[in-house]
Amino acid sequence: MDEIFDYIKKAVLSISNELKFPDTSYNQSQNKTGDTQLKFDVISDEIITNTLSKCPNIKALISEEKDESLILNEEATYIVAYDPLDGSSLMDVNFAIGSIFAIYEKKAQAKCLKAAIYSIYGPRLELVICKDCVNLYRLNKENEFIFVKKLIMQEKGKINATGGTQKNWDEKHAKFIKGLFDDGYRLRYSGAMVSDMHQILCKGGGLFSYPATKNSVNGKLRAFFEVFPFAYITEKAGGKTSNGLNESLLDLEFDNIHATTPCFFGSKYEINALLKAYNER
Ligand code: AHM
Ligand code: MG
Repeated sequence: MDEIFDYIKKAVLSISNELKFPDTSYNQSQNKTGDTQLKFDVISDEIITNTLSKCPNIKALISEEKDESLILNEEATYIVAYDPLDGSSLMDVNFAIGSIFAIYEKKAQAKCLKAAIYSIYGPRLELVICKDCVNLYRLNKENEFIFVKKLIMQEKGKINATGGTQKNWDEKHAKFIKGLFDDGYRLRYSGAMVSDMHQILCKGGGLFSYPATKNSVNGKLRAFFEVFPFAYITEKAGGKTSNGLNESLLDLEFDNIHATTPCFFGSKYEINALLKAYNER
């Protein structure tokens, strides 16, 4: 597994270098979830595919930007699913964006997750690697990732990062979110999941949500590349996750590699409040 981490470090370093002088125009193509691809989505995808293809321990790659899985080595153990450039629609405004990786053993299902990683391309290049605990690393001048600290979620946070178009929320969700603001939670939402989750993890708590909406009944965020890796990280940091009904996003199973799901990640207090609000009659 550590070997895979090393290849991921190489890939994110290359993407970070490319991002300094990027082409922010759009391609004519769309990915499987219907998003118009930026040229840089495709470039980041190619960088990760080319770099990870050299790693002998990887059985297959599953990318948000590719319709099908790419088989590399049938004999190998690990499947790596990734979102090459999460939040790429914010590239034009120079917000922090990132790459997300999920490492599955033998089968791409949440219960087979063995590690999750994300990078943040912000003023600094940071990397969070989670196997048994959640470790934050930062790039130094020698191009090495140096351990900074362990990320831990407290019992209750102060941040509310709430996604989806509000006019399309259902009443239950709208009431729950208003209740958090009435309790003193502050809105912090950039529109890049990596940055919004990174803030909650670094500040030690809060809620990130992307609910079912009237126009997207299964939510927007993709299970294998976005939801499962962040659910794994949140729970290893001491937080909790849910789809609004269950006790953990990691209990979900999907056949379609591009499946989406409503998702909530947070401190225990906010997820327990969510379950109460969503399941009230
Ligand atoms: P992307 O992977 O195409 O960038 O889309 C995912 C992004 C997430 O980073 C973010 O949480 C969400 O889409 C924002 O969507 P919205 O603008 O609807 O709130
Ligand atoms: Mg994404």
